[in-house]
Amino acid sequence: MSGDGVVEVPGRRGLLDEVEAAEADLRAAAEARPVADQSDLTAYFAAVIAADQKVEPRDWMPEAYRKGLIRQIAQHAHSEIIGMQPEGNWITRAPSLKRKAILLAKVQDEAGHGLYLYAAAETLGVSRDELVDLLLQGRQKYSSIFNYPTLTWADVGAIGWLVDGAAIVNQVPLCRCSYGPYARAMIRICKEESFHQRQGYEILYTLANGTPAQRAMAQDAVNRWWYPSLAMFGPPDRESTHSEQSMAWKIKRFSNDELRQRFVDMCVPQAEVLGLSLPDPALRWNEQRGSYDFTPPDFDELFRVIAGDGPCNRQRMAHRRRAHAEGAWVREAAAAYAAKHRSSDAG
Ligand code: FAQ
Repeated sequence: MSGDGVVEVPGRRGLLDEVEAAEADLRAAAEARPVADQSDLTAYFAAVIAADQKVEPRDWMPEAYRKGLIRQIAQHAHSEIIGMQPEGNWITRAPSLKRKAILLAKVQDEAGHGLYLYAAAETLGVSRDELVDLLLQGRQKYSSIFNYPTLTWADVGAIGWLVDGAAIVNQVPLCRCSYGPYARAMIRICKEESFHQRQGYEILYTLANGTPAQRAMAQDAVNRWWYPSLAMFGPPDRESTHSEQSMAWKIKRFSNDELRQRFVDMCVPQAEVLGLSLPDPALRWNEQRGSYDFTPPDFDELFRVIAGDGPCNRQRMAHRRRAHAEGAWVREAAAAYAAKHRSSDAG
């Protein structure tokens, strides 16, 4: 704990430093353009990637690069929006006014992340409406993790610590993604996710140092969220369809397994400070590798959940469809207001 009574998450500062370094490099990359002759578009694109500069919406890009980015950014945006549901479930039952205000702000932040990401995807020539339709028709995915239920208040802490923690480990390298609008969105998102992780950690810290029943509730939540959080990083490298191309284009900077390992190595000391255990008897420090050995998640379960058969898939999609239909009047009113202003500006 720091001097002002704030619970610090061990290792958090290092991740924030990486985000700041990525932000500085992003500015430098923008100033350094252009790298080469633009008469050969394919060669120019390859040179921008090789020089670690940024591809911007105005630039020519291979169709597969554009489509791959739309796939990943849209899936990411949908995850943020669907991801509001498991925690939103606890806003009315938060144990104090302060906890309620913090959770409300956190869930609103996730909506904001969805909007930054839809805006980044729109720079690739698709509209947000199209992407939302694809989600509602089940033709685009969202993260497996949001298909698990939040059974107790401690789950809100476990989501903040583990799910936001995994999100940060995955997303800090995306601040260096070769596509400028995605990289810029990720910098802002990572700064906010860092606060989210800290609020979850602080909830668990309080429960772990509370009554025996509160401590047991915290441990139970960690036991249930650990493996689904490990699965968030995707299939093992040998079964990952997109990693190789994505890494060649510097969209992804590390493989699924590399990031999963980084997450485990980050969580072990954090769990020690919490005084909670991680539910893996095989977890131990490997001196030779300089990392922890651990039991991987059940990837068959991951594929089942991705295919729609997780504990809450149907509930999440039904809720999203209902919320979308109930929000139709807001979209219509906003469009009518914009049209009215356009015609009065033209007059
Ligand atoms: N869930 O070839 P790969 C958050 C799919 S954080 C569902 O390895 P890739 C914050 C994958 O799409 C969560 N599907 O794929 C928050 C592909 O299928 P496709 C969101 C998954 O893209 C916290 C197939 O499996 N974060 O929301 C998953 O190279 C708390 C083969 O996989 C991001 O989206 C999965 N876990 O690597 C919000 C980060 N894993 O598309 C609220 C950006 C894999 O061919 C509350 N995304 N698949 O049909 C990424 O970094 C990557 O897309 C990975 C997957 C690492 C997720």
